Amino acid sequence: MRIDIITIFPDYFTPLELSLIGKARRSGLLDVRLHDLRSWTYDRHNTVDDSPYGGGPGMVMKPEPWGEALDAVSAAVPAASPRLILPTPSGLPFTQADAGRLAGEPWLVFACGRYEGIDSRVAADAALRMPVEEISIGDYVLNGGESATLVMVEAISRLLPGVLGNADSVAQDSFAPGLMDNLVEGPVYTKPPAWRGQEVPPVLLSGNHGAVDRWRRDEALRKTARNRPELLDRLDPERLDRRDREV
Ligand code: 6GU
Repeated sequence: MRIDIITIFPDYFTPLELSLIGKARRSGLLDVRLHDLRSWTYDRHNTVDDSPYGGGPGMVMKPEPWGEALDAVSAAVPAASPRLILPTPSGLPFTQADAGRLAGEPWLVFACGRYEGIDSRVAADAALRMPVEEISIGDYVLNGGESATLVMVEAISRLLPGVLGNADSVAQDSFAPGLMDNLVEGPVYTKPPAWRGQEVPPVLLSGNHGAVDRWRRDEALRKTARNRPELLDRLDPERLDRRDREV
């Protein structure tokens, strides 16, 4: 998969050199390319922002550098066009399902806005040539799309075949389609079996895999009820068994 990121802060993305994503890049599973938006400015101050029409606080990103940047980056592969992701707090909520869907795309471009956002004509113009999605990572406001892009790139790239050591771990994650759809994971334990007066739940030491699976599902249901009660209404009734309803 190829991912291009356009930003005024390319240094923000050095974490993508680390750990599993860094390894995936070095092995060629993931091709991440960073672009400095200011390389498409031509004035002496490399200006990317201006005051908002209609007045109000803050600054808005000018359309011209963005138009040129998106033209250049999206033309990098002849006969292909990327899916453009615009991180913004006003976008559609990003979910694990979106991460899985976007992991199936060959080429994504992330356009990181700063200030009060990018002139709205940029998204409308890009949509004439490529699919465009405005996406939010949650109900809070960040200073720009960079940290949201890091979050989405990590959530997406860990789903690419070969990026995680253990393919099973993805299926057991909170929110994973199927077993963990609309559930968060319950507690986890490792050795020693007793620590500071707390014992590991005996079922996990029993060697009874059926009982372990049942216990994990019960704990996931309990933790979801406690921390994310709104998710319980979205559980697929077809997938609930009698034991689930008793938890
Ligand atoms: Cl994607 N961008 C910004 N600036 N703030 C956010 C966000 C994105 N998602 C939640 N808050």
